[in-house]
Amino acid sequence: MLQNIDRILEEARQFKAETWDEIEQFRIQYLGKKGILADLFRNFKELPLEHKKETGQKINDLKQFISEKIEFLLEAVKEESDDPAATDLTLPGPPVQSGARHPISIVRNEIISIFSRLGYTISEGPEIEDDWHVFSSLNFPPEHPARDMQDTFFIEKNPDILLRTHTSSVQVRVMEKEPPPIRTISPGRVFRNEAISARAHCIFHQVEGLYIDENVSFADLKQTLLFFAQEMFGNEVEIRLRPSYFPFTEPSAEMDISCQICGGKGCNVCKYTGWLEILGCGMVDPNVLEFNHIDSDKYTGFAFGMGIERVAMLKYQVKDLRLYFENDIRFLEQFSAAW
Ligand code: 2NL
Repeated sequence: MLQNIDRILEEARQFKAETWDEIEQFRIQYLGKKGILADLFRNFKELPLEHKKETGQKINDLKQFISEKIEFLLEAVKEESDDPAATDLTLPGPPVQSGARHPISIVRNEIISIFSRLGYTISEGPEIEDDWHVFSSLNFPPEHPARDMQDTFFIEKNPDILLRTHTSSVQVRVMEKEPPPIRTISPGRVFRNEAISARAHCIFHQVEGLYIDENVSFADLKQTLLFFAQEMFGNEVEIRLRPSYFPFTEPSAEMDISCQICGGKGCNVCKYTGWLEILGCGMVDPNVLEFNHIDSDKYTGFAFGMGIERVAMLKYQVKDLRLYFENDIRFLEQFSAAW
């Protein structure tokens, strides 16, 4: 019987198959109810006790070998059937997950598009800046709190080198390079030493705008910002300007838009005021023009600055700024990739 088992094992070893049918036949021949293994087990029962241990072991090994061989053969045949010529090409393909643009990118691109239509150029500049381009040339007094370690990230050991806290520095570089008329916006990342919360982050995005020419007036500023608000939020939106203060503009103002949730009637989003703050603006301080070698008797200008996260919050009703930085797919998927 032991020789018989060896012979069966050798035969099984030799077996080759190319199709499911051949493998199935092989399985039935060996492992089927009336197959070779069943026969062996039947004969095994008749054996004298002293032969049972060795023979039983051999039959079990044989059975295991055949089971594994069948699995192996099936796997090989399956791989071959993955051949594209063997698959139905008319079946729909697996679904493709399409990406979406980040809401900050969508809003930034939209702001760029709106001001491009008004003839503004796009300018960019370094994120690591010097004191002159971020503070001094913008009329920040020497003791201004923004110059403090608490508010600004300084590069170690050199208080003259810092991470820009606004993109005005880019516009200062434009004034250095080009004579008026200047009409430019500067989108970019800015850095402030703030504790991260639902309303503040140490890295955020800004778009600033600068328009310098002869006879530029506050009325030009107002109409430009009204156009921007209507393009961004729809023609029904209203704007309101409140007096404010910035070192680099005089007069300065903050702009509100009518609440997009309640249409100005008052709700918990606008804290029952009907208005939402969106940006800061003003007429460029003559000191800033002079620091940058622009004749303030001949030229006037306006400027404005807005946080992209803030505009995107108003547009998409995002309640927590941290969502912009976490890159949770469930958040990001909710924005269309149109822009
Ligand atoms: C805000 C306010 C503002 C400016 C930015 C500016 C730039 C130059 C000259 C004068 Cl080069 N002004 N930028 C003016 C007023 C306000 O930003 O709240 N930003 C988020």
